[in-house]
Parts: sequence; structure tokens; C-alpha cells
Amino acid sequence: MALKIKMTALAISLLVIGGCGNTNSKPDEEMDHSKMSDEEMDHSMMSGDMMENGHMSHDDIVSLNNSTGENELKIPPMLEADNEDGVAYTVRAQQGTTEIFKGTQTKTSGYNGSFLGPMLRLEKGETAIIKTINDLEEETTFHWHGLEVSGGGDGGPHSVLAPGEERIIEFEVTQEAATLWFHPHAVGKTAEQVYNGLAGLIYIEDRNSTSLGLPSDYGKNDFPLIVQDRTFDADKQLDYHSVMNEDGTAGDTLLINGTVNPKLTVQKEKVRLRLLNGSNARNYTFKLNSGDDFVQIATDGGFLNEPVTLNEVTLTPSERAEIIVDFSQLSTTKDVALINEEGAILLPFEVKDQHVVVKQASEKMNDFSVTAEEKALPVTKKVELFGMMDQVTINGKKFDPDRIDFIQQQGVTEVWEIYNKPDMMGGMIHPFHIHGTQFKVISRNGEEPAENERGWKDSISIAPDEKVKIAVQFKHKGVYMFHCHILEHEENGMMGQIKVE
Ligand SMILES: [Cu+2]
Repeated sequence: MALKIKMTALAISLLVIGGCGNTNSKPDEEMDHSKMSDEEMDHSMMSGDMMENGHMSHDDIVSLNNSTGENELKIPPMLEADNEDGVAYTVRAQQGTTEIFKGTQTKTSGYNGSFLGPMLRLEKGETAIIKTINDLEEETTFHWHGLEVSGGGDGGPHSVLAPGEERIIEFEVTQEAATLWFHPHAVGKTAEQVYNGLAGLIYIEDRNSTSLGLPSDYGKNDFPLIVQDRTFDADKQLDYHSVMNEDGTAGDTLLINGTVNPKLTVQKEKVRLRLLNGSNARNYTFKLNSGDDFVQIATDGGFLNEPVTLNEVTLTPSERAEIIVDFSQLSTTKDVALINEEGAILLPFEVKDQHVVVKQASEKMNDFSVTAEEKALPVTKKVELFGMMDQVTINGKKFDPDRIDFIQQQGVTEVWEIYNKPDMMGGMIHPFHIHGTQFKVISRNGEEPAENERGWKDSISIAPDEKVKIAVQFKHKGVYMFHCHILEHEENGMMGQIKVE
């Protein structure tokens, strides 16, 4: 058992570090549970029991069902600006019901709607004034994941809104074009509220992003893909408490933008997919079932300098990647689909034969670099991630809202070393996130990061026994969280606080 976990962890870490492997695997028909062998059934039932007791290992995570492709992918609406005096946007957290499955209403939560949220499009240089309203029956916060904003506006656990309460936040958008997101961050409520549907997108655009010639027609050739796995009960409801796993809650049913069994209709052209791993705990290695390459153009916080050719990309919870698939150049357009590392069909594509003139995009997209000066800086902050289940810690401690773990000066770059200390079982990947900043990856175990990690990041996958050095600078002051983005680990105290002065 221990060996197997260790091996799996190693394999995953190799995937993360190395990037490419043999990706010609076809969707696995055996994924269908009705075709499971007895042995697989036993294993599956055992996992179910173990899951109930909260003892499921992260590596024995339940497999995803294939998408049947019967529902066209939903696209979150773009949030319209308000006319109300001084307020640019209103974001309201609310409860409701949603017809995820035809003919059934599922109890869900959302922003400005019953499930998920709208896409908030901001321009660099703009001052955003956002009225946030809590229409839930419990406390929540509005956290702007990846946004460079003051600690007071970040929406961490200290910025709780009671039911019925509202608060206006104001910030200037100072960072470059990127795909960010927003979600709740109240202690003890984050994992469940995200699970029930509280998550929305933020697109930041700037002069660069709109001049590169990239596909940018929202919902036409520029699609967000909010990827989340869920478990539905016999009544097609989400019952977080019955499926909650201390080590990360996973499900067998994939929703993309809240769509079950999604498919995406595209033209024979370059299509931009903005992937967001919005799951509580599951990691995904995305690839095409045809084995074709695609290019990654952006990381969490901005464009890569040049498109990076890949045939798979791994995202741990909260990480984003923007990729471009050129449907006019694929080896086949028949039954082509986005699949994961197990071959589960996540998103089948219906490729229309219509000829579209493919614009030539600029090859030079950004001027990101890790400077020699940054590389030469000594490590001044050490973070040790350790443990599993409810025994997770950072530097041997659990989160305490009254304790400041680190202090850093505004505008000063420091090198943080994040180490994922293995346990007797081998350990597991922890996705490490810092609020209020975009950082640079200096090295992984002393080696240069992969080409597709040479860009701004706010979340990073740390494999067992891996040591990652990052250059971190905060543009604003305030108290910020740093934590594991497996939401149940975060709830179990795998979180610390930094005060920027
Ligand atoms: Cu973790």
C-alpha cells in the first residue's frame, strides 16, 4: 500500500515536473462502471467505505465518468456594469436551485444566479468598485484569487460578511492580463460553499492582450472551462457532508462551467481554452484523445513569453492555464475530446466544417523573466508542508487567525522555499497558494522550472519531497493567507498568515 502510494506520487510528480509523456492513450471504455470487473467493483466499494470513514488515500481517488456530450457547454454570462452611483459592479452570493440534470432541480449556490457566477471583465488601469452582498443564510467572504489587492480588499477569512450584510470594495487593477477567479474564503465554510457552486471568473485584459491577435471572442473562440468534480446522491443533490473527505473531496461526475456531460461546438479554427481547476481536491492532466499537441499561452497570472507546445498540461486545484487548440490542424476532428490522465472523456468537441480564416497571432507575448538578482537572493521564508487528512500542518502549526506567521515589506522581493515533507506513506501533492500576489518560480529541486511555469503564478503544485523556490513580492499592504488549495486541507488548518508592512 505504502509503496503503491509512493510510486503514484512519484509518477504524478514526474508528470508535473517533466510535462510530456506518451499521450496517445485513447479514452478507456472500461471507465463505465457497468463494465467493471468484480475485483474493480470490490475496490470501488472499498474506496466508497473508506471515503465515508474519511480514510481514502488521495491516490485512490474515484475515477471520473466519461462525458456523454449530451449538453452543450454553458458559458458564464459576462457581468454587466451597474448604473448605480459610484458602483461599477454588484456581486451577490445567493442560494437557489439549478436544473443540472434534465427535469430535476438541484440545490446549489451561485453569484448573481443559482449556480457558479458571472465573468467579471476588468481592464488594467481601471478602478473597480464592487458591491458585494451576502444573501446566503450563513457567513461568507468574497476572495479575489490571484488579484494584486490590499489585504483589506482580498476577502480572506477576516473579511466575513454576515447573512444580509453588504460591503463595497474598491481597487485599482494594476496587474497584466490574466484569468483569475473569485470564491468564498470563510473559515470552516470555504470547501462546502465552493462545492455548492460559489466560484466565478475574473478576466483582466490590457493593451497587450487585445493586440496579440489571440482568439478573444468570448463564448465563440475564447472559452472558460471551470473544471469541477462532484458526487450527486440518488436524488441528484449535492450533499457535501456525506461525501466530504478530510484529504480532499472528489467526485465521479465532472461539471464544466456547471454543465454535466458537456460538449463544446467549435469551428475549424484556433480556439482558446481558459482552464481553471476549480475542484476541491482533484488534479487533472489535460490532453487531447487524438494525441495532438496544443500550445499553452498563459499561466495563472499572465502570458508566457512565447506559446509553449505541449501534449498535456497538469493543473492542481486553483491553478489556471490558457491553451490554444488549432482545430484546423488536428490529425482528426472526428470524436476528438479533452481527456484526463486516465483517459476519461472530459469534454468532447463537435468540430464544424466551416472554414474560418485563422488569424496569425503574435509569437512574442510577454517579457517575463526571473532576474539574476532574484536568483541570487537568499531564502528568507521557509514553508514546510506536511501531513494528510486532518493532520496537515504548515511549519508544524495549524492555522490561527490571531497569529501572524511571516512579515514582509511591501515592494521588497523575498525568496520563499516551499518544501513538501514526505510522511511514512510517501505523502501527496499540495497545491500551494499565496493571496494578493503573483510570484515567479525560481527552481524546482534546484532545476529550472518547466517552460510552461516560466510565467506569473499564484498557485503551485508541490510534489512529495519537492523543494520549490519562488520569488515573492507584494505590491500592497495588509494581512494575507498562504495555504494548501486542497480545500479540506485548508479547512483543516493548512494555512498561515503573512503581514505585509
Ligand atoms: Cu494539501
